[in-house]
Amino acid sequence: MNMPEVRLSKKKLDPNEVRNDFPICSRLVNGAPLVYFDNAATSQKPQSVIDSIKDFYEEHNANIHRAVHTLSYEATVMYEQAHKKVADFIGARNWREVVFTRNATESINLVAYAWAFHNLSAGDEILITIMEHHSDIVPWQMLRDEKGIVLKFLDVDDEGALRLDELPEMLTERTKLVGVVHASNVLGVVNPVGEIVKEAKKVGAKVLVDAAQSVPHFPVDVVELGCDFLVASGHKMLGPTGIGFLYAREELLREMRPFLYGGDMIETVTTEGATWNELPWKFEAGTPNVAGGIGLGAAIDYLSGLDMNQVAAHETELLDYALGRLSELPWVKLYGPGKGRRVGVISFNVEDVHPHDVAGYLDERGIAVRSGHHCTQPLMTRMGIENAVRASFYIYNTKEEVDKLIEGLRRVMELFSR
Ligand code: 7TS
Repeated sequence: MNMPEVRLSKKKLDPNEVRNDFPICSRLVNGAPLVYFDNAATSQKPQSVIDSIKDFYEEHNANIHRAVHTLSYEATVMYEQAHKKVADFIGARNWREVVFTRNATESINLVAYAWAFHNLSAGDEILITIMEHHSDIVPWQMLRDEKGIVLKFLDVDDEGALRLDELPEMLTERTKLVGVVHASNVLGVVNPVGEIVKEAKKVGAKVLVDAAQSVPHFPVDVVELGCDFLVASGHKMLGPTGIGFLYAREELLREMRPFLYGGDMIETVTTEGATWNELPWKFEAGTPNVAGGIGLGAAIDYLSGLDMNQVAAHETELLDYALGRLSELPWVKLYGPGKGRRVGVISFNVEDVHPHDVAGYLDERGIAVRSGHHCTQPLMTRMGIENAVRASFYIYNTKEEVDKLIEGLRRVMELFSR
């Protein structure tokens, strides 16, 4: 297993120390200490994020960009500050390149409706990969059906690594957009986005990176990647639900039409028409999720305090440990490439036991894993399966918890193979 390349600057992450910051880590589930291995679905929240939301409502609650009173000013500054934190975190040149949305899904829809819908025409091509989350498939299928665009899928090999050898022939003069998931929420594989961007640029295509499973887990820099669009969700990176973001290069945001129309996204309105507000507000119509944005800012403060290189190093250590221990169980089938960079996501099946039964039994022991298709049905079909169990790790997970998973799986095998 190759480790992600990491630069270790700060103190090694101690998950037991981190756990003290997460109230939910002391919960019992079905009488057992919670083992939360469903981080790819959503992460838990540290006290500082919970407090930031409470503090906002207790001390600063007001609408933004509207009033001259003190609370409105404070709320406006805090909400803008949160955009700046996201921008710094992903290496954007300018915080105005960061638009807050509800989640990664909405961010991709924003690109589909506000950019692609007006810039692509019948016969133009969009290339995505077979390992995309449904959120990076279905909006493009809508566009294909509405506008006659051709939607192509880059395949994976039998282990689940992208067929990069096929990329040059899949890209044509008509390819206008390439959509690629940075880290798979099923296989954990980290795709070589930089390389894909280079190939895409040769034909003049824009590149959208789905970073929902990467930004929370290792350092991501949009300028280094060279991408045009990048999306992520706050709730997968310690932030609250209902807040996510879109990064897009400034000139693209300037050229793009608005996505949603109404209050706050305008500069002036007459009975004849309207002009648009400055970036990023042109894309944030109506009263936004102010508390959520501030909570996301607090989540970024927390992650930055740990250092993202240390976050990645901890997860790699845990992943390698878990893969080693799972390989002791010959009746567990693991999915995903055995080599190359991966984040802490492991999908597997237990021989002759339905994934929902595995997950249900583990839950009885307080272990939360996800079972199902993980919103990646085309990938599951390509792998010849319908469902899998998935364990996904984060900063508060420990090797002792992995041991509990292994013990739980041994019991599953005993119980269900009778
Ligand atoms: N892209 C990836 C790679 C994801 O993992 C997810 C969510 C999304 C996009 C969509 O994020 P949303 O916040 O807009 O829903 N993934 C998962 C998952 O694996 N289980 O639940 C949600």
